[in-house]
Amino acid sequence: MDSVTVARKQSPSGATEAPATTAGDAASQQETDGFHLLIDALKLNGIDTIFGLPGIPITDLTRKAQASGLRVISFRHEQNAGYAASIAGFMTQKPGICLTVSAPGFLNGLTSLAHATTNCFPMILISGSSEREVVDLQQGDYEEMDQLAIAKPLCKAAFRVLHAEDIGVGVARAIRAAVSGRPGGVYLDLPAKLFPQAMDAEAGKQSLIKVVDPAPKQIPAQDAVQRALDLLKGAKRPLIVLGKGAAYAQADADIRTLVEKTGVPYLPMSMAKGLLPDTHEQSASAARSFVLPESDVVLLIGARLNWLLSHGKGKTWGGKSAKAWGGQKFIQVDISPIEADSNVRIDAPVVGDIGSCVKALLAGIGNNWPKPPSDWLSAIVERKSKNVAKMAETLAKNPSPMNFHSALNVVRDIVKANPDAYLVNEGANALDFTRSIVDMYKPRKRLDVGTWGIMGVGMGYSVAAAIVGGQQVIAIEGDSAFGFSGMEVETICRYDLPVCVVILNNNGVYRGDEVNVTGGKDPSPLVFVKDARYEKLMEAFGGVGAYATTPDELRAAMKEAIRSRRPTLINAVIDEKAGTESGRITSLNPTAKKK
Ligand SMILES: Cc1ncc(C[n+]2csc(CCOP(=O)(O)OP(=O)(O)O)c2C)c(N)n1
Ligand SMILES: [Mg+2]
Repeated sequence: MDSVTVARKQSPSGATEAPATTAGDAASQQETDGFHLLIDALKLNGIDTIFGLPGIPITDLTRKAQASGLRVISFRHEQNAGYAASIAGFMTQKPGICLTVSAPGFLNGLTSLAHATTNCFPMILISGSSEREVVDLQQGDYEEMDQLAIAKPLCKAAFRVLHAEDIGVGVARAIRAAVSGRPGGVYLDLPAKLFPQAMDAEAGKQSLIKVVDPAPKQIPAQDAVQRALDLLKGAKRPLIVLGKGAAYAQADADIRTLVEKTGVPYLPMSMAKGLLPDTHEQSASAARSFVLPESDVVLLIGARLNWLLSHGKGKTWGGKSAKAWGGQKFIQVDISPIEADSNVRIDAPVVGDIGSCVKALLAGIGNNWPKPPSDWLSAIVERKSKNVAKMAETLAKNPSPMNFHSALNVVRDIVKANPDAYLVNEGANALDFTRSIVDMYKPRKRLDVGTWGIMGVGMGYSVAAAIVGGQQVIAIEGDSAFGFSGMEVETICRYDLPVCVVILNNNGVYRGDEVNVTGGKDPSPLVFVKDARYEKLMEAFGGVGAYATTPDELRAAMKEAIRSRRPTLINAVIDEKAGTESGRITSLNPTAKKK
């Protein structure tokens, strides 16, 4: 507090003059203001990093925040700062902070706020806003917009602070809303006039709140736990599904113990990969399409039955038609009491924070839990070994030009050798093949497109992972996906971050070989400039660019990037005919019947 307290002198007119320098000046008074109160409130609550983009009315805030010891990471577009904040929230269980200017900056940040909410990542979007009186009368203020109203449906909670003495409460409410219960995005609206508002420094200090127990444990009811265990015990073909909620919970050791003590095969959802090493003998990933329809009791831990799990029904689950129930019984461990029954009946909901729920399940399991029937386990092993052998054969091929498999075989080795590295991943084929080919070994290392399958998270995530996680980042990007945030390679260079971007460049969205059916001069909507030299973008800002047309070249470039820890972009040239439309979710893509 003291470091940011300013001694100001009131002039007879009431205007504030420059800070007083004379000690003992009778008229001088210790004052603080909105800028400093906000910074103090964030620091008091353990926030050490702000991702943002300066401009009216928050320019001075970014300066003062940096001067106060906060890390201020300045981006080229607010959406990328927002994605950085959202993933920082996932990684740390503390709300990631994104700071923007009013109207357009706010709107640019809003997509990431909605993304955070959808993915249950704690994040606070703080935006400056224009004068309330002018906005509310729609008199055409600079960057006029009723931001609070617009943000509300896209986040868990939205607050506006009008008076400096309320900043402490506003920040406390925002933090609680972001991290408690099911985490999500929170909007904090700070009108321009708030920042220079002065108040007595001591009173200001008293107004701040250090949030006690921001994400209180939620202990599951004992009868709910027993109901779940009874169901699991009677299973003939049990399965555990680990979602990114399980990864978020940081209950890694207990989750592993639960899986191992029950002996139940498990499937990690994309961002739960590495919660147990993907090479774990109980992983059923390589037999996913077998275990989902065949299972009879499924224990969902921090995984929702949304589209990513085919809504818990239909052919994926052994149902006879697209909407038919496959007959499984579900146990669902989730923080939200309204998640159960969202898509199919949940026979045993266990509501509480994942850590507490898993502990309670473990206590009930004890040390003599019967292993699942051996015919179930051996059937899975059989499928797995068949699929793994088939994959190994595909990966061993060395086609020219490279395809996704031969390039990702290299990435797979590099990640294995560097298990602490973060793996950021987006694209369609570039995403799906990476997810299935590249094994993860540690929790919360795989950071990807999440619930929406959103493109554009790549460079924002990479910046956050490098800064918050302090480790090497490997970003595997489709060439289209990369384009959404590509300008942030300047940010990566500016902060000199150990980020190695690998673009799996197939000249387009899904593939690069589409043609304009009219024969006209415009290219197909799905293709880009052929043989684009993306690596030069990194070179433009002082980073390392590499062009790789073979697995050997890719391997050498990635090794060097990791050795040097320098910002690196590797343009990996992939056969433009290698991909499929929409990757593995082709079935969700409506196409015209009429040709
Ligand atoms: C914000 C957003 N816009 C558009 C899409 C639709 N979309 C899905 S994947 C994709 C790009 C796929 O191309 P690329 O990244 O090059 O991956 P590839 O399949 O070619 O490897 C697009 C545009 C999306 N998911 N998110
Ligand atoms: Mg592509």
